[in-house]
Amino acid sequence: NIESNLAVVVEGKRSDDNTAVAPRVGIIMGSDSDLPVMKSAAEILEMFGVPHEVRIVSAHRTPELMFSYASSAHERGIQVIIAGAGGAAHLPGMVAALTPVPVIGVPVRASTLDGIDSLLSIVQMPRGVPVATVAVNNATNAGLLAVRMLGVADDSLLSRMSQYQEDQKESVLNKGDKLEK
Ligand code: RP5
Repeated sequence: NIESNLAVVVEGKRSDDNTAVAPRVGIIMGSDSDLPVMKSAAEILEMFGVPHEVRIVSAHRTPELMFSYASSAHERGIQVIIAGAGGAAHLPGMVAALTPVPVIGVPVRASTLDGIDSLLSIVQMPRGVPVATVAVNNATNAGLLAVRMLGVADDSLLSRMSQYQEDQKESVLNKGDKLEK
């Protein structure tokens, strides 16, 4: 059974009474070596209280698993997929080809070429198969973009996003005030 081969790093969040909550966002990555970068996306979703799952799914090393994960994600209630990969980073594009839900790609900087290889692999998608690509290693923005996507049909998330923006603005203005003193 291919599902039992999923390397689950973090399960979907649990509610207060410890019953499993269906994840709304799937965070996947090509290797556990991507986790130090990709965990920032999970931290953002945690902060906004969005149920999510984190899994290792490789386009090259586990292609059958990638197919199974991507083609069934929407049936499990996944509304956005964040996919991170480095080097020949085919994961986000292949997943986008297999799912109807939005895919956000995170180019992970590998040990060579400074992440340019990952960036170009992910951003240069052909017409018809979109991947929303964030900056190299910027999994934080992938998390924030997922929250904004969900916020379109979730007023509570939308207002939390507005509050986040307000807090960010205040923090920048406060730093400016301190410099002037
Ligand atoms: C990609 O190859 C992964 O996304 C990772 O960024 C890169 C290197 O993987 P490891 O060799 O560290 O497992 O598939």
